[in-house]
Amino acid sequence: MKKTALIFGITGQDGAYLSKFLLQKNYEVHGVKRRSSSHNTYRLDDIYNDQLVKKSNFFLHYGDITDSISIFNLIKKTKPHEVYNLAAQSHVAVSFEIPEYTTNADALGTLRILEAIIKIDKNIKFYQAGSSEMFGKVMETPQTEKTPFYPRSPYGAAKLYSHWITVNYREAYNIFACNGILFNHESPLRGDTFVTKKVVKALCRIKFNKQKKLFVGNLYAKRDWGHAEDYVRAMWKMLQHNKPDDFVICTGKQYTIKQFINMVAKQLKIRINWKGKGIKEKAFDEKNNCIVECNNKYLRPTEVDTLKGDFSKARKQLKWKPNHDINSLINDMISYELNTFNND
Ligand code: NAP
Ligand code: G4F
Repeated sequence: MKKTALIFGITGQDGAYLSKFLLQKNYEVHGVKRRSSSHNTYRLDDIYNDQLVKKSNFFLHYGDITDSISIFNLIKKTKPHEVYNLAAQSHVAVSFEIPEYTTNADALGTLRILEAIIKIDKNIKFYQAGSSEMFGKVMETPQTEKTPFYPRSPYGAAKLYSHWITVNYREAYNIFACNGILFNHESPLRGDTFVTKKVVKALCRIKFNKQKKLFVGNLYAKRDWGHAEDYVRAMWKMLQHNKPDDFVICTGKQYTIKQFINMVAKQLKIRINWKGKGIKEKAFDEKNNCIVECNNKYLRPTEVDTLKGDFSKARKQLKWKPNHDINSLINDMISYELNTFNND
């Protein structure tokens, strides 16, 4: 029997990769997009242009996770077997600027979906997009499903509520609800203000004289970066598992922002030389032009200094492992940027 999936957050990075993945598995895919005054479905253009994807299996609906009525109506109307909650105000720095909205969407949004599921059909399987940001000020390294949480931002705290309310509804109502605890994952479709995309895009532009300088914040935070394509496969695998559970999804490797910049520069054959310390640290190219500078405005009131996960449980129980490493991720991101230039 053909399965139906409903994706909240379909217009985001993961929504686009998950849609493609599920369509290739012959799912009927329904997605929830927000009303916007400007075009917000560009990440889905690929699906519309893909000859191999059956358009009759793909539907978009207006809705919002801060609006219980739209959530209830859409679950009732689309009758999904699986609901993926990827919708969120997902920028950690922005969550300090709009904490109340972030909490409404990222915490209460999950509760609204869970409540609709138990009222409409308890057989619907549910995936919650949890985050390694919940580990925050890490209590141990590497982080596993058993590591205690210590969020460091309104975003992390809201995601932590979603984590526990998902566990609670699973136990209280016996529904198939899973938390993915996903570490940073990136791709050519990553939002422009996340550090990897910002670095790749800027260094590509600097290489081809379209931009002079890149401004960043903390160069020494460490992240465990994977590829979104691998991570959406893990989301689906969780919902096909023999029991609902929570899983850490990561690569087990970590790099600083500075190392990431160096790796991107290396692939682009830009030779860079770092000078200075702290907020005054700068990178210069071979002609001694300053191409990377730090700016206080990108620092956060509280930072997550280090994240590095252990995906042993997912490897063992879901038979999941990442196919991309950091270099293939960077290569994919650079190729996309350079193609975009050529099509300009
Ligand atoms: P993203 O690119 O920022 O996408 C977020 C999606 O949520 C977009 O479709 C956005 O719509 C939608 N959205 C935001 N507020 C909404 C609202 N009030 N109602 C309905 N939809 C709303 O994020 P992503 O990187 O794909 O991540 C997907 C999910 O995984 C998020 O929940 C994120 O917090 C979580 N996560 C991400 C990572 C990561 O490294 N990428 C790691 C762990 C967890 P618009 O397009 O209209 O803005
Ligand atoms: O790319 P980021 O903004 O990602 P962050 O904060 O780790 O959050 C992402 O990953 C989480 C999973 O752990 C997700 F849940 C969340 O939704 C999001 O997708 O920043 C990464 C690091 C931070 O330490 C930040 O301080 O890079 C540092 N950084 C340094 N300069 C910068 C910049 N971050 C951004 N966005 N912009 C900078 O210029």
